[in-house]
Amino acid sequence: MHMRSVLASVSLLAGALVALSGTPAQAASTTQYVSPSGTDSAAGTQSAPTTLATAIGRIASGGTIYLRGGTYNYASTVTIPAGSNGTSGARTTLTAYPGEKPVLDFAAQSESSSNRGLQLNANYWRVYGITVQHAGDNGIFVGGSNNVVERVVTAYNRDTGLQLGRISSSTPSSQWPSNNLIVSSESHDNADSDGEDADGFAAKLTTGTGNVFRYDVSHNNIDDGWDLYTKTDTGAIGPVTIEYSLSYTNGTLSNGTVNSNGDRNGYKLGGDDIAVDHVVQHSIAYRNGHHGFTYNSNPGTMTISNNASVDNAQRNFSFDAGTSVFRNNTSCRFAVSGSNDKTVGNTDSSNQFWTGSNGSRCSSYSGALGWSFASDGNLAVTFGGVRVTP
Ligand SMILES: [Ca+2]
Ligand SMILES: [Ca+2]
Ligand SMILES: [Ca+2]
Repeated sequence: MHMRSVLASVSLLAGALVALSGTPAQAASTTQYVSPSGTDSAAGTQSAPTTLATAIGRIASGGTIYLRGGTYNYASTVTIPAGSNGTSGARTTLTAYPGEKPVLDFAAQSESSSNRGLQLNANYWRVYGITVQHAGDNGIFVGGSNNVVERVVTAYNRDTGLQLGRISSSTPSSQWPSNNLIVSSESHDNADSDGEDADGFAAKLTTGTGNVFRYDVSHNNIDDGWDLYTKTDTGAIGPVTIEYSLSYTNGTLSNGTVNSNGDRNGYKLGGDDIAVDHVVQHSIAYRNGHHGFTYNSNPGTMTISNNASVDNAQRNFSFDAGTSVFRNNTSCRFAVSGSNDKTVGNTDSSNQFWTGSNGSRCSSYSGALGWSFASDGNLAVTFGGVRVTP
């Protein structure tokens, strides 16, 4: 090869590299690092971390954004936009840097329905290991589908901690969020100033099919632990699965605050007399301020199996109508008198409901409540130090 053509090739190659790294026509990046001191103009490498908003704009489908530990103070919503999708084989990941604790703090927001914290409108993302707190509305709002939200904490937000719902009022029901998995996550001390709306977790109002909550813990929220409310205005939501989860002391914040406007249920499973066949299994309701598990006017055929409900203020199980199927549920009272369970539907002798006395299985639920996430993400719940698996 002549020198002239070699130089020409080098020149072409250099031109291509400039095109790849130049701005603003920057190629999508497979890895981005973000830190609280990162800047928009930084490359997003480990030694030159960028901002979260910039990383979201740069990340390639299937790529990974690492959030370094520390507190990120935001005054406005961080949005992962619709269309910025991963794929079923390779989700795009937003994750805590291994071993570190990133906290997204939105305390600078005022309380307003337009002031959510992290809004996930894309599909096929995995969000892992972050805390979202003090948002002016929901901490995390999931409007997209096929996402996995794992090992997150949503706390002290001024509406529901983690909520699923349509992206906008013009989103058709065929595009309501579906097939999302919320797993090994905690939501606590969320409270709106009216005390009416802030649940721990909610798939309510405008959600599609296939959404699952697994190994999650909701506690000390001002309204309900879980809320699957549905209303006539917008039509039925899709069936939700809640399993291997724990809901306790909802209706009372950790600082002792109670708001009489709060519904204060552990698991609120309906609304507006609309039938939706949810599945709630292997889950525990403990010392919530109203009912443990309540149909809340859902007349459908829910599967309610292998749950335990202990010392909730009203009924442990409250199902006044419908054709739900109840199997292997346990209801116990030790310190809170409450009312007899009401379980209209398909019941059999595998259940030990409370109608004035404890069944044989209640001895497993008499001690103090404890819980932790195991290394594999499973939720381990203990009473008196002994693990229970309802
Ligand atoms: Ca609100
Ligand atoms: Ca409410
Ligand atoms: Ca609620």
